[in-house]
Order: sequence, then structure tokens, then C-alpha cells
Amino acid sequence: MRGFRVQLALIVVLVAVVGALLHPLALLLAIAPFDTKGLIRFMEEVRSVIADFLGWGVLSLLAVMVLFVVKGRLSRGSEPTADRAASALARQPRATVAITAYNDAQATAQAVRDLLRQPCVVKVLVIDNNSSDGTARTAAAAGAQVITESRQGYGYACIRGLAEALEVADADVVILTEGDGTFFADDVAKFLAYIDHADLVVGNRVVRGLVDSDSQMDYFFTWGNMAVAMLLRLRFWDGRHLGPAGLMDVGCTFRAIRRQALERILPDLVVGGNHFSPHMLLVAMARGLSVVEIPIRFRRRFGPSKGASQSLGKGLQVGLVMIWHIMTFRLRPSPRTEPATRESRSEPAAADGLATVDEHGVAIVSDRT
Ligand SMILES: Nc1nc2c(ncn2[C@@H]2O[C@H](COP(=O)(O)OP(=O)(O)O)[C@@H](O)[C@H]2O)c(=O)[nH]1
Ligand SMILES: [Mg+2]
Repeated sequence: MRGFRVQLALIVVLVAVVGALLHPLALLLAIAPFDTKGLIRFMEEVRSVIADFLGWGVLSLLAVMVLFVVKGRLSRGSEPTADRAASALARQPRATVAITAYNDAQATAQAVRDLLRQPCVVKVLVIDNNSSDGTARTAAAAGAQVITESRQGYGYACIRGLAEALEVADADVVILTEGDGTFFADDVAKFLAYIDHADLVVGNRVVRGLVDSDSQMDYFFTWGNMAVAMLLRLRFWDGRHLGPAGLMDVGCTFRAIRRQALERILPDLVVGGNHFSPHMLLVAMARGLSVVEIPIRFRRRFGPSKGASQSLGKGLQVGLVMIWHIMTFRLRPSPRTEPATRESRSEPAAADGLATVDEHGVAIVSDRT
């Protein structure tokens, strides 16, 4: 059953694409210099079967939605109260920012300066991933603590940044971001405004009006991120909110996480490649963290992309890897077995008082603070 919804969604999309392609193919065959009538008739039949299949699918979906609405109405009042995941921080949040950096000397140094000017930022770390253009030197000159991650890869840089940020003693929030000039440092305030209400706050770069038209979020990357986000929602489906977090964007590095939440998920973060961002979301959701997505601004990158936005081909490749990862993701069994704190979440605790196991086969301990 695990991942079944994601697979079903992908099959439906595939069938729809095949159905849509049959028509232009039939038109092309019609002008072919040989007899294609039989083949065209067959393709038209297949097309009508697909149209019927999709039509019935839409009707079934509507029926299921009506069922959920009725069920929701009938059970109103007996539903558990909303999961107040993260309690308010005891003081004004103090944030450590970790910037992933790979041959982005000029933009990274500027990002460091801008971030250090933000009121709640106590330290900026730059995770230099074997840059050869002086990124480490310029970042240090701008006021960052530079850490060298020798394992090449965006995910390795992110994991190292998150781990090192935990070493900064007086920070209760860790912010991850890129030093490529695409993000706005003063958006840090937006993340901190929500960090009292969620364990993980992630940026959304697909909101019209906030994203510059010449940024890398073109049609392909905007649609791609939204489509993969929908698969992620399906993976952790919840009928009422269409997924545990209203995710629209899975590839945004700019995100903030509470210290205790990060300590819980850090051992599970293992992806070193370009699909780290949805990986972290998968781990967070599987571990029962509350995730909130907030609209942020996004502008054109400074210098050439080294990641998914290098080209359409690279973007497609990273997107497919993300889809595969969402389909096959399995959290390693939690080594933790301490008693769950029942008051801190709405799910009923397991009978023995130990960690609960959710529908994804994932052990969830309820130790949010
Ligand atoms: N692609 C890539 N990015 C890395 C690597 N190491 C660190 N990074 C940083 O990770 C971020 C993402 O890369 P970027 O080129 O901006 O990819 P894009 O956002 O898809 O254009 C940037 O801040 C890079 O400097 C790496 O090995 N590969
Ligand atoms: Mg980037």
C-alpha cells in the first residue's frame, strides 16, 4: 500500500499524456503516404477508452470528495483539536544561518553581509563545497564562519550546514539558504514569524507577484515543483487539508527549523545530491514534524546555476530523481523508544506508551517542545 497513491497519480498522468498524444499522432498518420486507416481507427478507439477512464476517474474523485464532506460534517465536534505542534519560543528567536556555497564568491559574500544585518541572526555559516573561485575567502571577509565540506553535492552541503548550525550554542532556530543571490535576507523575518507555530517553515517560490519573471522559476520549474509537491502531499495524504502541509514548492532551500526538531531529524538526512530539499520534507513529515510553507520573494540568480536550473535536461533529471525518491522513500526504523508525551500531539499514543507507528510504517515519537 505504501506509496500507492503516488503511483496511482503517476499512472493517471501517464495515461492522460498518452491519450493526448494519440490525436496529433493520428493526424500525422493521416498524411502518411501508405495505408494507415486501420491503425488510425485503433488509435481512436484507444483514445476513447482513455477518455472514458479519465472521465470516470474524475466522477469517482468527485464522489469521494462528497463523501469526505459528508463525513466531515457528521463528525464535526468529535474531531481532535488541531495539532499545536510547536510551542512558542521562550524568547525572541536567535537564528544561525547556514549558506550552501559552490563557486558563488561574489553573491555569497553579499548574502553573508545582508543576513548578518538581520536582527535575530546570531551567526552565519558558509558551507564551502570545494569552491575554486575564492568563495571561502570572500565569505570569511564578509563576516561568516566558513566550513569546508569535501563531499561534493548540494545535499552534503545542506546536511553539513544543518549539523554545524546545531553546534552554535545559543541558537534556537536554524535557517538554511543559498548564497546565489536569489533570496532576500529580510525574508528571514517571515520565517521567524511562523517558527513559533511550526517545527519547520519552508519557503514557497511559486506565488505570483513575489517571484521575478526573469528568475529561474519559469513555467517548467514552477509547474514541476508544484507537481512534485502534489506527489509529496499524496505520499502523506490527509483528506481534509490535502496533505499535512499545503506544499506547492519542493525545491526551495530557504527554510527554518527549530533546534529540537532538527536534532530529531538530522540522523535521518542522508541524501547528498540535488534532491535533498524534498528529502528533508519527507523525513520531517515522516517523523511527524509540523511543516508550514510561506510565500517568499525570489529573483534572478547571480552567475550560472550549478544545480537543477542549469538546463531543461538537468531540471528534468533532478525532477525524475525526486519523483523516484518520493515513491520509494522509507525511513529507517527509529532507534528511539522513549515514552511519547501524549499531550503534545493529537494522535492517540500506542497502547504501550512507546512511539506510535503511522500509516507509512514510520515510528513517531511525540517529543516536541
Ligand atoms: N549544484 C550544486 N550546488 C552546490 C554544491 N555544493 C554547494 N552547492 C550550493 O547549493 C546551492 C544550489 O545550487 P544552485 O547552483 O543555486 O542550483 P539552482 O538553485 O538549481 O540554480 C547553491 O548555493 C550552491 O552554491 C554542489 O556540489 N552542487
Ligand atoms: Mg540556487
